[in-house]
Amino acid sequence: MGIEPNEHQIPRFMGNAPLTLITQKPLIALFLPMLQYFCVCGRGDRSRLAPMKPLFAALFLISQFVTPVVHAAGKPNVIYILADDLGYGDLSCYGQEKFKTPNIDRLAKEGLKFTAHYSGNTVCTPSRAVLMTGQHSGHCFVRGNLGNENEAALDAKMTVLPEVFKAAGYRTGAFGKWGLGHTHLAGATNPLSHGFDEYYGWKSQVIAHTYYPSTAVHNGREVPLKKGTYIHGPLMEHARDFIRRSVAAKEPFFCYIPTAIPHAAMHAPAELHAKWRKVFPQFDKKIGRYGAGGEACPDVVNPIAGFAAMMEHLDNEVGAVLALLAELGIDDNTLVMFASDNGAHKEGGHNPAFWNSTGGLRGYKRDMHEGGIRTPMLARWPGVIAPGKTTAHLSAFQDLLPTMCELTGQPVPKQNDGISFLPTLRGAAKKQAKHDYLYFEFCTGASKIRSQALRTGNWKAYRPVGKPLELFNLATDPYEKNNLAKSKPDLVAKMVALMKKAHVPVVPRK
Ligand SMILES: [Ca+2]
Repeated sequence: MGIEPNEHQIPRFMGNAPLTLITQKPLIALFLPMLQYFCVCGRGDRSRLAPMKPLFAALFLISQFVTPVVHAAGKPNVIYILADDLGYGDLSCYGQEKFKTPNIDRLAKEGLKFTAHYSGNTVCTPSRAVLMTGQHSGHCFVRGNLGNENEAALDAKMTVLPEVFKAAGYRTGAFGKWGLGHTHLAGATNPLSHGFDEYYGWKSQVIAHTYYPSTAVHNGREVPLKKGTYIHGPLMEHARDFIRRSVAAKEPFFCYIPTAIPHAAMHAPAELHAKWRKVFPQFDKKIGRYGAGGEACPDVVNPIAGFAAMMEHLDNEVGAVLALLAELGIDDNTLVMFASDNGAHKEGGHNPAFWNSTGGLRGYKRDMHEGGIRTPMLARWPGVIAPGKTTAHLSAFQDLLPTMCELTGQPVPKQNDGISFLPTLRGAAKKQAKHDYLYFEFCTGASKIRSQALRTGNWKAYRPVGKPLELFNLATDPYEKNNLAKSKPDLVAKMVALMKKAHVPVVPRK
């Protein structure tokens, strides 16, 4: 494209190397007077410089080592791709065997794979609220999906994730499903009022059930879509265009891509859907149905094929993003992350049991067993994150905000509950602070508790409302089959106490 590489581009350097704040200016200031002195002196005077030769040689050598680190001080770009209802077993790098996700797998092969990362909650809205605020679900203002999604608007007084990037001088863009209120309303429910410079995507969370909406929202304005447009196409085109424009402007960027894939309905591009119907013709009599708040939401013949086709489409789009980074020469200065907002769903004809979408974990979307809340999490940043590694660092969505604060040098907002996992990304496990525990609660509406979960070390507590707490040892029982509560009363008491400590009642909005 002829676009110059981002001036903040970082060349490859060792993963644990510190990002020093040294700039080139002091070096120039040091060398310039020496150069002037050297030039001004006559030939006969150069002998006076002879005693300084070792000093010049040492400074030259230092400059050779310092220069790459100088570039490393630039601001890295960040791309965060959020899948929707993608289960722990839905990627081939996490064990999926019935289809491949080679492009997403590249993030694992060339980066870091998390095995103990948790979504913010077990459904869309409260999970995204955790991601944006850094508050866990015992503190967050919304802990379930809401009938009136505009009531999920973020608190305008909080500094939320995109605002951290804005404060650090980044361009910010969101492309997809916002999930925290309508996107075309001026004021608190609009992503643009919470730190995003640009937004393209669905008008509302309910309409995001269909991939064939009649309109999209672009920067707060509804724009009509030609009938039959699969919105994920233009959505990703806008995301890539945002990346290109940011690089052309030589500005670091934060690109948030909350795709709705593979959430119901099982809509996929026609060509891919036809391809997968030939692979699984035995499901051609099955019809997938879903609704989208009055918008057209076509039935899907063979939703099994539809799911595989959606996943292939998503994987192709991730591949296109990675290809763009290489084309623009910003591979080494771009952190790409991938996760899902909650576990596998059972809607629109999707059959997570057929696909082993949870990777064997117990439970699905809407419950607090591992299958509802544990998510794949991948992070690729060539030259900084060592390739092909796996980490069992216990982490969750609330950790993204402080991680990005540390990455961009911004103060951590006071509402934050998370712990930066930047040391883990850099391979500095010994410097990584750890959670004593992770707490989760899922509510009907914003605040009526349906179930709770708590993880500390390898111990997992699960408590549906009104029932006794169940206790599992995930080290020996990863699929939560053996409830040890009766044999561990002291541990149960500890878990109950931690749940009580972590839960703060929702404060009603005025
Ligand atoms: Ca979801």
